[in-house]
Amino acid sequence: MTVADCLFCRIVAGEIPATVVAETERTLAFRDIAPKAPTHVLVIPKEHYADVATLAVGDFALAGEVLATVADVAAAEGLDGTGFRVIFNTGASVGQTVFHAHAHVLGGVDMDGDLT
Ligand code: D5M
Repeated sequence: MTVADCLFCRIVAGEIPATVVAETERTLAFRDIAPKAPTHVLVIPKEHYADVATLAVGDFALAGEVLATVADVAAAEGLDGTGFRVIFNTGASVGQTVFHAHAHVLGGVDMDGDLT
């Protein structure tokens, strides 16, 4: 399903440009427009789910494919040895601003434990 006014659905459709770093049949990875770390990539399912919880219930296999793309991106960015952080903001109260499920893949800087 595509949602017409969803920013990330529009990136999937090619209506809004993005710096794509990886793509599979059902997932897409592109650089965050406002990076919070030297590597900051977003990994999304191409199909619209509002957040990761909805995705996991709606298509568990696709949630796994998103995680596999996260791992591939981390390796391609050279982070598999140094470590990386994966964040799925879920809900406006914790800072989710785009309501299409996405994993933030962050790395390349010492994050040393805060935020758990
Ligand atoms: O994260 C939403 C993220 O989406 C936030 O880090 C900015 C990013 N963003 C917003 N617009 C774009 C475009 N056009 N390209 C790439 N990245 C974008 P959240 O977890 O919802 O706060």
